[in-house]
Amino acid sequence: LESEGLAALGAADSPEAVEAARIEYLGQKSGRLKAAQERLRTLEPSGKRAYGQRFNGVKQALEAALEEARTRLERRAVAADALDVTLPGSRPRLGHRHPLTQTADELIDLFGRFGFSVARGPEVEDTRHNFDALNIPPVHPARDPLDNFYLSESTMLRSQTSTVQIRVMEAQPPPVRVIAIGRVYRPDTVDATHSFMFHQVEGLMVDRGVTMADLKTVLRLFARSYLGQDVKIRFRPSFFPFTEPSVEVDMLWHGGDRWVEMGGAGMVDPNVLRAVGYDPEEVTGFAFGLGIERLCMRRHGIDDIRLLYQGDVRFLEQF
Ligand code: FA5
Repeated sequence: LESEGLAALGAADSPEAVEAARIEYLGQKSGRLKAAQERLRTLEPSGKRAYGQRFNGVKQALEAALEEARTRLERRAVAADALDVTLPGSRPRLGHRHPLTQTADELIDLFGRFGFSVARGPEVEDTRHNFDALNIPPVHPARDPLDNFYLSESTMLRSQTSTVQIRVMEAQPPPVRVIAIGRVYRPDTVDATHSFMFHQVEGLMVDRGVTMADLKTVLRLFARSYLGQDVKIRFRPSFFPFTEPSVEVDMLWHGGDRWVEMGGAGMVDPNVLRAVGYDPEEVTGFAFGLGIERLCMRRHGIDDIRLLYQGDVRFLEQF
């Protein structure tokens, strides 16, 4: 019994085999050990002692073998689950930086080299920063509820990053040389060059003796650095309530057959300077606001702004 039991338990190779051997040898109801125990009762007292000792020895040996078989299987299961450090690794699938993020980073880098630092403002703005402080009177078509996302009478999703000009000048005395990059919102009809949410880069430089020539130089240098030495841009006279004189800046589109508006710009209106406590007799400044999507599109030859917002990895991975 002992040698057969030890052999069975020693050879058991699965939890099922161990259990079967346990039942056969150590089972409480009809195990072979149990049968041997019952035989003890039928023996003469003289033989009982020796039989009992032998019985206990066999029982302990089988129980130990059972324990060992269980431990052996458990160890093997753990080993099977364990990390095999010799296997070749699987490469994690990395995401990709969105072309607009790349553009924003490049703008920060480029304007940084021209001495502009980065300023920020909130996307949920009050109408004072979006309109009043920018010299846009209470009754002005730019405030039309159909052209803006109002959240209440006095708050809105900002429609332009020019709001940040005001926040910067309110917070610090001149000289100022900052850019602000961020989202703006307008309920425009969506087409190849218009979205209802887009990004602008705002620039503001205020100091003694800043002129329109400085503005045009900075914008030309920027356009050549970001879009290429051969890019053509043009300035058209325009109007913004917060700049005087004002211009619109166009870039010759890739393909070279049409001009697309890149942004608006001008010399900061004296009324705006006065409203933030600057003295227009002492300092002058220029400001510009450019559409980042269009810059990105011109740079990479993208023809439809909507491609930037569809989240198609096959498109995004090309940049
Ligand atoms: C402005 O927003 C002025 N704040 C710009 C400015 C700043 C003028 C500082 C003077 C001084 P405008 O509405 O033209 O201007 O918009 C500027 C640029 O944003 C446009 O030239 C265009 O490149 C981009 N843009 C305007 N609307 C959209 C739109 N719906 N989708 C994508 N880009 C747009």
